[in-house]
Amino acid sequence: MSPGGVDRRAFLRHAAAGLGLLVAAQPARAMQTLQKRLLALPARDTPFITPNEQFYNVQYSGPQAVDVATWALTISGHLTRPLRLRYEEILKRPAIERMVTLQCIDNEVAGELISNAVWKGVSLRTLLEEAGARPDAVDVVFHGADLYSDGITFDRAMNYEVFLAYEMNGKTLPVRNGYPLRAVVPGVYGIKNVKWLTKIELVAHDNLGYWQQKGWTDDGHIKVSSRIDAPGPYNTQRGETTFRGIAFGGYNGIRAVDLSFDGGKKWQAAKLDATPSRYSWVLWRYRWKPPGAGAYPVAVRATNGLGETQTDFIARAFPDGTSGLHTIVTFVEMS
Ligand SMILES: Nc1nc2c(c(=O)[nH]1)N[C@H]1C(S)=C(S)[C@@H](COP(=O)(O)O)O[C@H]1N2
Ligand SMILES: [Mo]
Repeated sequence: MSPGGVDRRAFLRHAAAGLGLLVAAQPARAMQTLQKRLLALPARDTPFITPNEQFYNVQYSGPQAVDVATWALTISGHLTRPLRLRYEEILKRPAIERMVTLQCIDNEVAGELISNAVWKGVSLRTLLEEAGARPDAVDVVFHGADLYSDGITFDRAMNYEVFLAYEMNGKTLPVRNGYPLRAVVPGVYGIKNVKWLTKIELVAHDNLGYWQQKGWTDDGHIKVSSRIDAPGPYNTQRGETTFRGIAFGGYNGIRAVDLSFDGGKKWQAAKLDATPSRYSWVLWRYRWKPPGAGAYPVAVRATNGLGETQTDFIARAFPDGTSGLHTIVTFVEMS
């Protein structure tokens, strides 16, 4: 069990490599051409804001059907004035809107369990102040209608722009993304962005949520990552070509993205698109003039707004998220 899914592209890559072996008995040149054709994967066209229908979707059981006529959010625990808020009451409160990229902790290097949206909702800090949160609270625990729970520290809840969203990209929050209300926590993996919220509980101890009880991280801060979206792996270029992709730094934005075409000896700076939110991924581009024919390993690495550069250490998802550099092979033929 893990909080995410299988990367379809990783599967395709292995399948294509397998097919490559099948033609290994063919004459060298024909074999090479065939292998390249079998291996080549299409580029990804990644929109800056992910349309709701294309947003990645993960939950441990199934999407929950919540009836807002009977639904209410309760805020209780280590505080002096417990709150019970109905849907219309939440909609009437002062709203905040932020662009925040969500990423599943189970996302593979260059995986697709990452998407970007503009969320609208209410400030968690304001609600906790209204509820008379006691200053010695330790954790804020989010409970979902599916009996899922996860928490963040009281400090994060009060100081890191955490909010409860009821709109996604200008539309009512879709059922699979947590209707009627979900937590949006900039800077931490998807696990802590609890959907179908029913209760927020303030506790004076360190609480372990659904995945933490199975050994997953309780901190959950997002590791700096980057991905090459175009050209796809194993494509053949015949002249200048533009590489592009995404980079994500969690809470602190992205300051730089670099590409290497020689196995990490030299790095070239990519151009970054302007990004209105430090909690959002960044789209980058790099125009490459190949020095000659051959097979090139192309690697990408990003640096966040604090100047911390992405690690090349290869980590699997358990217990605190994947790491490693996305590297693809690009073939160059000169005529
Ligand atoms: N109630 C509830 N919230 C949940 C989960 C869940 O299983 N139940 N899964 C979490 C995980 S692991 C992720 S990655 C995100 C995914 O949010 P999305 O489906 O809107 O992309 O929801 C989080 N919130
Ligand atoms: Mo996740």
